[in-house]
Order: sequence, then structure tokens, then C-alpha cells
Amino acid sequence: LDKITERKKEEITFSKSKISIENLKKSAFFERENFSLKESIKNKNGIIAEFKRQSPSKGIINDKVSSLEVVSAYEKYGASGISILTDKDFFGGSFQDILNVRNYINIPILRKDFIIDEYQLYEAKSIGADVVLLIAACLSPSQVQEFTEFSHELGLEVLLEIHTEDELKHFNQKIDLVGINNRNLKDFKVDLQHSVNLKNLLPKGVLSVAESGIYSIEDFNYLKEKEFDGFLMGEYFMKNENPAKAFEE
Ligand code: IGP
Repeated sequence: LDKITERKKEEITFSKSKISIENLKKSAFFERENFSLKESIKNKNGIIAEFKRQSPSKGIINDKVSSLEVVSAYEKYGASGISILTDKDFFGGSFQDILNVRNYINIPILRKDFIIDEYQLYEAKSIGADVVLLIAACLSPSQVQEFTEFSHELGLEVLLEIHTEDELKHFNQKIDLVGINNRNLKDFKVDLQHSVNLKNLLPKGVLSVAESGIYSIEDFNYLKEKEFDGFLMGEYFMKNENPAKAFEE
């Protein structure tokens, strides 16, 4: 994670030197009304289906499909939302993966990246994202608060990702959804039980999303039974030649 955030800082410095915030604001997407993931999670199947080509823990998962074909199919099968990785160096993603699909789908898109600077929130808005991920492990509680308020000013919702009990202190009442990562980003171990325990410590009424390592219908059903509202799933879909096909199960 430290390596990723170090690299991210360089990337942001470079981007800022290329495109000013004033220029980002010229994007037509600044005018659009965003889709709400909160609403969509309540009204549909709760699945946030991810478009992810590769990851540090798994290497290449699928580099043969385009974001438009995969994501349109996710929508067709009833996903509540779409998560699209925009980190290039570690996950093989890009802004283009969101830009290519934005005008063709009518469900919320989460910009999945490592947000450490307000500039990235302008970027998210400028490419047509509806929601941003804030990872507690990369931020202080006051940064989370600041970024949440600013996201809301831009019309973006916030999914706060936590993994430890200690990170509960990053929560604030303005957060839209809390994601509990089943995968430990330090050693990549997956533990569904750990997430269920942590979920029980969340303030009542907060929308919760189980993230990562949902590899079977049994895993999904188990987490649903434990009353998670949303389910962020990537590899389960992406490992197939035709990722959205897995919805048929
Ligand atoms: C999806 P999986 O195990 O279904 O492919 O996981 C998603 O939860 C995972 O990609 C993820 C992630 C992250 C990636 C969760 N938090 C933070 C990058 C950064």
C-alpha cells in the first residue's frame, strides 16, 4: 500500500502539471446529475460488479475484454452498480475505461482508485463517475471528512473502505456507504468472518458493502444472510472469458 501511494503522489503531481482544475471543470460531466449508489443498492440486487484487468495479488485476471462489453452486460444482469479501476500501474486500468462506458449505462459508476488528493475528486467528476472510494488505510479521519464534504459538493457519493476495528474512527455521519474489505491489503489474506464481526460494530442504519474475496454463491449467500446491503465482486466475474455470464448462476 505504501508503494502504491508513493507512486500515486508522483502520478498526481504529473497530472496537475498537465491539466489544471480549471480545465477539468470544463468537462461536460460537471453538468450531469449523478446516479445514486445508495438508492441503487436498496432497489436492485446489491451487487457492485467490478471491471478489473489485473491486480497485485492475482496478476493478470482478464486482459482480453473491453470495459464497454463487460459493463453493459453487468447492467443487463441487474447489477446495482459498477466499479471500474482507474489505477494503471498496479491494476491496468485507466480513465478511458470509464469514459468508454459512461454514456451507455444508466447505473452508478464507482471510480476505484487510491484517493489521496482533492484533485482526484475533480478528476472523478470530470470522467463521469458517480461514487468515489476512500480507503481508510491511506487517509487520516480528518482527510476522510474533508474529502467526503468536498465529494458531496461535486455531487459524488462516498464509499469508505475499512478493514480493521481501529479504522472505524475514520467513519463520520456524512459517509454514504461503508465497505468492509474481506482482503487484508497487507498480506492479501481473505477472511469473511472477520468482516462479519467488524460489520456488527458499525453504527446502525449505515449501508454496508462486503468487498473482495466473494468467490462462490455460498460466500454471497452467507454475507447476505449476515445482512450486508452491498457486495463488491471483481475476480468472480472477471476470471471468465465472458465476465457477466457468471451472473446467470
Ligand atoms: C473486488 P475481488 O476479490 O472480488 O476481485 O475484489 C474488490 O473488492 C477489490 O478489487 C478491491 C480493491 C480495493 C482494489 C477492494 N478494495 C482497493 C483496489 C483498491
